[in-house]
Amino acid sequence: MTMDPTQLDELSRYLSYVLRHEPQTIGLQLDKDGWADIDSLIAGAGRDGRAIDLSMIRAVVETSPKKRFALSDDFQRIRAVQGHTTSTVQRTYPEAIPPDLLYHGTATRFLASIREQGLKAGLRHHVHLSLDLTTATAVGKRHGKPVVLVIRALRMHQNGFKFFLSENNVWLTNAVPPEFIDTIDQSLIE
Ligand code: HQG
Repeated sequence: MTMDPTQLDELSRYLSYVLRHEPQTIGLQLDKDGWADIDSLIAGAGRDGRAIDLSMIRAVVETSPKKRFALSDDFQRIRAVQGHTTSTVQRTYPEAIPPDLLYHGTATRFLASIREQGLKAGLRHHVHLSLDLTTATAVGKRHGKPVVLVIRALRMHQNGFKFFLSENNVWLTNAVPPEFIDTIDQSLIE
């Protein structure tokens, strides 16, 4: 079956939901590295009223602009690369030295709290940081009126904070204290 962009996007969102957040809603088991058995995923989705098959899953994995999902070499298993909230999953990522600056897109209504507490991972397992302003702006828009924060990532690293790089090139860290956060000139992103 050929899927149009809307169908691909819709299935991608569903896969994010079950592989990052709520696998139990379809009786799916994830291991601590996030892997799920694809036959079980297909069966669980079927019970949930969604007829999907391996070719549809592969189409989503291959076309995902952010490369959100990975398949095992034998195509038996799938996982979300990052962004989990489910406590079953405790993925580890390789540590890496970050570039001088990274960006974090958020909504203006969170600014006061972030200035006070710094960035926290919240429900997810890490704070997610972007390499470029465009991506960070898009992330911020998901939450409301966007604002982009500049993170002095290399300086943080030099001060002993660990950074991790996921397979799809999202930078991750546990928390960002306020002293490493600058607000960007909004005219640059509007
Ligand atoms: C905010 C998407 C108040 C934080 C994106 C964010 C990303 C605080 C929200 C990935 C705070 C959490 C993750 C504090 C942080 N006070 N608010 N102290 N610290 N926040 O969705 O980074 O498309 O969990 O700024 O591309 O928006 O799904 O994180 O606004 O990479 O693949 O709390 O999700 O990837 O929101 O998004 P989220 P995020 P996908």
